[in-house]
Amino acid sequence: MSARPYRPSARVEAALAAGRPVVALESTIITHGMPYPENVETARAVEALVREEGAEPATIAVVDGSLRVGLEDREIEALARAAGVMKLSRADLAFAMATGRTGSTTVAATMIAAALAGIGVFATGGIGGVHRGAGSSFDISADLDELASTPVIVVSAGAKAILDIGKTLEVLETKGVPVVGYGSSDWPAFWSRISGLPAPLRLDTAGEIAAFQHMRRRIGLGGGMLVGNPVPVEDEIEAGIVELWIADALGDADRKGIAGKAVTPFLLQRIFELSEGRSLETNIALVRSNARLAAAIARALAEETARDASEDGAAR
Ligand code: PSU
Ligand code: MN
Repeated sequence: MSARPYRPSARVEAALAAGRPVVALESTIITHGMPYPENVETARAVEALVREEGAEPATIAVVDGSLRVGLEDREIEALARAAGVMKLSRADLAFAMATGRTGSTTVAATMIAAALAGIGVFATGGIGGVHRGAGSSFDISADLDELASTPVIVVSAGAKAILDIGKTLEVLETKGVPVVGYGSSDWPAFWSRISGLPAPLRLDTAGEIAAFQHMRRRIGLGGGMLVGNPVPVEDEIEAGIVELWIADALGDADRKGIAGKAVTPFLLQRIFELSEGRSLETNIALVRSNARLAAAIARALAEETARDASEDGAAR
């Protein structure tokens, strides 16, 4: 039976078998995106929110080589406290599995696992993208390629403002990834509601987002979709203030020679310090808001699937 290369939790397995809505959640935000104990508190709060909204949460990670789709509460706690956890993307997800390591999944790796398990929507904070200075560093997140090839809707608050948002949108356009502003014609910038760039597409309801992805499947388009859900107004930090912290953090990263996978976690930690915790409060608020929207999209996707099944039945 267990030829599957991943292990769903009992709850996730039951939900998927019954066609009930499921929302995937990443774990790099737990291990590399937030300090303890806020990381575990947020992970728990987000799972509870998804359940309140009528969907089953599936937090994804590799634990001792096992690709887990849905973690138990004590496993989330252990991951949140652990040091030296690998940060896994497309390149090293299978490495951790083959060598029995423990690793958290980035947006890219979480999408791969979600698609394997048959989960169509995933909530995160911000995706990785084209870093500022990518012209010389070549630092472009594998998240962008994953969005192009793996059929999962990713609900975010945009690309993190530490990135070059304009170049990130250009790459997504080149790769044919739909980029949808939720209820907004402005593309958001993670901690702020407005990046100064327009959202390439706009939809105002979860049902429309599900119908859009469904139509992409019907015409044979693979790949995912990026939804940008602006952080709630009351939690937003004005872009001008964030920009000052980012400039400082980037200068520090440069002086210390931070490169590769370490860049994003370093910048988030530095901005947390420079903002005296304010960036973290906003990060938590936007993840919660994204989880709520992802649950609504999961419900709409489940309805689409049920409708398809009954139409197929009627056609026969
Ligand atoms: N969003 C957050 N905090 C994070 C991340 C996203 O609020 O830590 C993680 C995601 O897992 C994303 C990763 O996929 O950062 C991007 O890393 P990189 O730039 O190295 O590809
Ligand atoms: Mn990178």
